[in-house]
Amino acid sequence: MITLAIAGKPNCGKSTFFRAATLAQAEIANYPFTTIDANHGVAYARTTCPCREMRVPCENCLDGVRFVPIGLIDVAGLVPEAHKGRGLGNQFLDNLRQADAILQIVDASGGTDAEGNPVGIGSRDPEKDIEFLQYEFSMWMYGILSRNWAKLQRQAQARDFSLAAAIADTFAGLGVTLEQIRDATDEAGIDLRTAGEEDLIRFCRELMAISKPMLIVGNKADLAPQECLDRLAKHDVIFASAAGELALRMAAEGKFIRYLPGDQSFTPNPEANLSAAQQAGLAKVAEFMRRFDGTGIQRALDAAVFDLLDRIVVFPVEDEHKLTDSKGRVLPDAFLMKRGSTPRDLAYQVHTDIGEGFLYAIDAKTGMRVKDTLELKNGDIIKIVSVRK
Ligand SMILES: Nc1nc2c(ncn2[C@@H]2O[C@H](COP(=O)(O)OP(=O)(O)O)[C@@H](O)[C@H]2O)c(=O)[nH]1
Ligand SMILES: [Mg+2]
Repeated sequence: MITLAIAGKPNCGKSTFFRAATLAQAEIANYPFTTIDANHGVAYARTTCPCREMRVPCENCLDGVRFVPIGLIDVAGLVPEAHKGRGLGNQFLDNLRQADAILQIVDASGGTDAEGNPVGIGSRDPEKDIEFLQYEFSMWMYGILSRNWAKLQRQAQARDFSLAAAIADTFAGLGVTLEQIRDATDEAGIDLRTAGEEDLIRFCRELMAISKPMLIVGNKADLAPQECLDRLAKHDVIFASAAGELALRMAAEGKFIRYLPGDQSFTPNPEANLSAAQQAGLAKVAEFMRRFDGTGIQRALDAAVFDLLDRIVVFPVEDEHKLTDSKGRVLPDAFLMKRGSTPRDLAYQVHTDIGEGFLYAIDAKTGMRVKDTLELKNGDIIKIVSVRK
């Protein structure tokens, strides 16, 4: 499963984001484990279910909106000098290992200092928070590299092993590949054999960006003065209100409103009895959604999955006419695949055996047999024909 980590300094709203994103209405949360442990949960990427276009009855979506499970990790707050072991330090950074991408939360309201202590709204420049996490993370990588540097060089000489391969081994736990090491070397414009401290720091910075793509979320945008919004808008930032999203999801769960995560507005339930305070709270969220086209939480999750990680959604079926599995369930699965994946890749993702026995695939939308080198498209419905079942 694709996993995203929520990272940032204390008090920027990570846990609120996590709670909001993992609180799913029963109809959405068809995934058996919504909470893995306190900090690991299941969130969803939102996509269009092909059932409407294909005119089949479907029980796995809500009004044609399909939610595909992804993993979410609420990482402990990061403080300055974490790479030297301050705060939760290494534990924090180790946590990021498991993530395919990082949602970097910043306090867009400028209401917390570098350590996360509350200060007056607008008194902290939120742009500084962006740089801070990237610095700590890349310096942590540099720390690992510099501690191992002498050993790596010996290894490279003794075993006729390239230095790049030795570095890839060192960072294998982070999911770093040899190709990424080469790309980072090129980007940093350095020669590993003669690299000095500054070169290696630059190299780590590139390696971090390549191996752990990051998306910046400007949270608490509901409190943010215009100046803070303007500063952040210079970067690629998704503005959000995690507190607003949490309020909506709780209200939807209680049937006070009708709202699907990612909708740009919500509809109050005329039969619900809301107190004046609840009404005022929801009115504030509604105003925020008009300004920012929604609360931003689902947009951030979707941007990380579909843009940053470049995934598409593919629907495997066993019956290409009814679009069902062997038990008659319509469009039972939705897989997040890397763009460029082929039917054979899909077969392997369904099951290794099916992949090994792969014969050919049928595109259920056209009814045609497709080449195993075909590049799958977002929303494809595919039947795999395999010698194994
Ligand atoms: N106004 C506003 N407050 C928020 C928002 N998100 C979080 N908060 C508040 O910010 C404080 C810190 O949030 P929390 O999620 O615990 O931050 P964490 O330390 O990063 O996990 C809490 O009082 C939250 O209610 C938001 O989008 N808007
Ligand atoms: Mg927290």
